[in-house]
Amino acid sequence: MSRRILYELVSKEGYSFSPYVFRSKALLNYKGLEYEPKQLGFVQIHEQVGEVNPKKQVPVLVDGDDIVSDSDNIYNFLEKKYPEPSVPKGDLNFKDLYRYAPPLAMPKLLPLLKDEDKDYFRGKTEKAIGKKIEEALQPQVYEQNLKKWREATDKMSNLISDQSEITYTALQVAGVLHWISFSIGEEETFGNNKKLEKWFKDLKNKVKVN
Ligand SMILES: N[C@@H](CCC(=O)N[C@@H](CS)C(=O)NCC(=O)O)C(=O)O
Repeated sequence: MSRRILYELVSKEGYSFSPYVFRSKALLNYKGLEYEPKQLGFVQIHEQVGEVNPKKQVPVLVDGDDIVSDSDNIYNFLEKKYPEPSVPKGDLNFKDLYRYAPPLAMPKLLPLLKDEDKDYFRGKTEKAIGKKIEEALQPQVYEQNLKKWREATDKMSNLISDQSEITYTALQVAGVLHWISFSIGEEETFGNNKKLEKWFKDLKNKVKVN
């Protein structure tokens, strides 16, 4: 078998938390395709990923002679090269979840990262959210962000209804829940939304991503 490698982003404890990498790992596992994870922090991504992706971002999949970057491209590539079991696109609208996630998740992620990644990530976060990290963590600011997140997750749990099919948009939703759960903890991520929590855990079991 030719070599299959997935470049991924990890925390200081080696946990793969990226919402985009989640999609690719879930697809590979679901399709029964083995791979070697190449686990990198942000600084290591900048040093090592340029040779396979000029954008210096993960995920990147190396599959024999094929090199594919960007989670959506990896989805299209895997569906074409390994069509069974197929993962249809689906039609969940996940935009609000991705919109309200960064101000909530990014400030809380900082202490969980490798020490060498922290300066870079602080700059990236403060640019993305337009505030100092300390300001975003002030209780009233944080609560306001959590409130918006709750509204988005409540809407989402109505959309998923009893959907148990593995679709690509379902993986996109689960990816952001995976990222938020790592950053702020599962209890805070789901609040009283037991339906969404159960949906997420069932999906993670099916695609074997912890
Ligand atoms: N559109 C890309 C986004 C990938 C992306 O943003 N990856 C982040 C990790 S979550 C990254 O590699 N960041 C490197 C950096 O910030 O320098 C995809 O869908 O794969």
